[in-house]
Amino acid sequence: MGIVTPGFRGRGRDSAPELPPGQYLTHDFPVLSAGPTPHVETDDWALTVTTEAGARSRWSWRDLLALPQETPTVDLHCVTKWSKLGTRWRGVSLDVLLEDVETAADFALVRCFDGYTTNLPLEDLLDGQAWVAHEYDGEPLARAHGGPARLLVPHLYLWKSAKWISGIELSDTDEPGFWEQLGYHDYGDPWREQRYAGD
Ligand SMILES: Nc1nc2c(c(=O)[nH]1)N[C@H]1C(S)=C(S)[C@@H](COP(=O)(O)O)O[C@H]1N2
Ligand SMILES: [Mo]
Repeated sequence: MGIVTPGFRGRGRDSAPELPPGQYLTHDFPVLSAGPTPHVETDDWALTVTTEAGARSRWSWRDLLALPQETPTVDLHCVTKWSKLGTRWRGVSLDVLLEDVETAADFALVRCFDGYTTNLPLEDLLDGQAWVAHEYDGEPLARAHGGPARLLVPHLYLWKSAKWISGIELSDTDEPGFWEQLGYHDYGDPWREQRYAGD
């Protein structure tokens, strides 16, 4: 199969898909992790949201599955320049998770079972832009890709889509995460090619 075949139909597109600047199409699903893959059983999995006032909300695996589920089909853009179009997921919208969380915070720091962190503005988690995803392509999410559950925030570079998500800390201040401290862009919009700090 060619990389770009004539008549290829992306999601809702009539012509060959447009990729963000500097990206190429891949049909694989590469694995990129900063360290070893943690083994998180669903019984041990929980997501904790902490507000700037210190209030905590916690969802067990069973709680997560009891919430309304969505099946987003989204394009992924990795800062290492591969893009994968039309990926199919199942999970819970952050709009649902944060619905009853009282906060006036502007920023979120996402924490993971492997110690990874990433930061983003809280508004980028809302309005149908982000999910806690636990199925990929109709199957339980593979451990290497963040199973049992990962953050999916496809409008930003994929390093923001934290695998093995364990917590979200809401804050008035923007605290850089793992890659952001190492010189990657604080926001990471692929369409503006915000790869590194200063881009
Ligand atoms: N917890 C955690 N999440 C993570 C990472 C990681 O090392 N640990 N790597 C990030 C990076 S740099 C990328 S590009 C994507 C890769 O996701 P994938 O392995 O499913 O392709 O996960 C992101 N989320
Ligand atoms: Mo990455």
